[in-house]
Amino acid sequence: MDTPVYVVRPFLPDLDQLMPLLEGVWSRRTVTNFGPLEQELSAKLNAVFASREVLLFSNGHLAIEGMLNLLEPRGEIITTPFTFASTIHAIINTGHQPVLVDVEAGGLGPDPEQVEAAVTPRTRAILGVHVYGVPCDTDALDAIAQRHGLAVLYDAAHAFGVQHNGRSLIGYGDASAVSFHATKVFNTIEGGCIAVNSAQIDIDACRRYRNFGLVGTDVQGQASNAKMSEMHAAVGLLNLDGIDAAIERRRSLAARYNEAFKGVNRFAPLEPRSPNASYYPLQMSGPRDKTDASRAELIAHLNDRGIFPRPYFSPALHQTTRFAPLAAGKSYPRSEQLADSVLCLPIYDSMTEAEQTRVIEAAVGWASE
Ligand code: T4K
Repeated sequence: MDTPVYVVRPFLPDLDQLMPLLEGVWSRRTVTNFGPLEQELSAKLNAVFASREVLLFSNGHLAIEGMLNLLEPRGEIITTPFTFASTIHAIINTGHQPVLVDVEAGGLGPDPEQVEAAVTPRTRAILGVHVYGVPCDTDALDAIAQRHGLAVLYDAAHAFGVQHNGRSLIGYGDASAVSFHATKVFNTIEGGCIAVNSAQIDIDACRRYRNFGLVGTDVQGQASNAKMSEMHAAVGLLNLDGIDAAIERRRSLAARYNEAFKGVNRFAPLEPRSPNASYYPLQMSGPRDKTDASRAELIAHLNDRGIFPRPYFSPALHQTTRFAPLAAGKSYPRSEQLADSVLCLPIYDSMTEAEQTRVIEAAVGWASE
């Protein structure tokens, strides 16, 4: 059996480079709770995102919760069902109510028209998701938020390295939450951050959420424990040095896939394409009710050859047990169509040409059967 090719492999620094940083951590004996490496990484990322402040978190999920926790009183948060479970869990965990709208035609973010129609006196924020790093319609969402006095927040879990109108996509919205999980373009193994962008955001409240609500010996507000350790920050600092080359490598792999799939008619690269090549989603062709079955065939064909793509995000979240009640009889046809037809092929900076050739030959071979 060939060695497995997974949908992603973590981008990791050389152990030789990591050891000196860990020796420093060991000798200082400050291993967590805002040590010097944590502070250095947050300052560097703040410069990369051109945000007002970056607060590092132990994972991207708690960073989303940290943003939503700022919104008082609790109310409705408008988002989409074509996302990872984290987005909607975070809304519910912080005491808000998710209100689902479909994704926009030809895009992956919330449909602005449906967002505006969903606004009620209880709406607090729009939580857009830049799925695969594809920007939401930031101008339209800002305009709606201004008209109705709402916050615009982004689940920017996939957005590291994306430039939008000449600046980091993570700098958009009142705040954005980013994931630095091992499966992401930039990772700290587990980790994440809130990039605070607007002056409206209470940075101290974000800090308190991350650290038990502590203010000296007092405890204030709903809170969690979401601090990033020094070891995670060390990995992040080293990965940050190599990130531009890693994204370039991903983009060249994506370009090779694009070339290889020209003329294939059973699937095509999804439009719009992932700008940071954080994922390589294909979309199955053919009648709407057949894509799920043809995708299952393609997955089985690839699995038999030791290749493990993933249908991120299928099912759409309103089709899951936990979140089905949110749909209350409504359907989200664009999200459902995406959920029934997308398949993310393996892509990661350390992918070899031989590994990619295996994926291409297997996928094209299946399509020409
Ligand atoms: N919002 C959105 C839109 C998100 O996509 C996510 C996370 C979040 C919020 C929350 O951010 P975090 O709290 O996670 O920071 C993975 C990731 O665990 C998750 O971070 C990610 N989105 C989601 C889309 O994908 P799984 O359950 O698919 O992961 P898993 O363990 O099956 O890994 C996928 C493949 O990656 C494996 O087949 C092999 C490879 N892999 C994975 C790990 C963990 C490795 O080679 N090494 C590894 O250490 O969720």
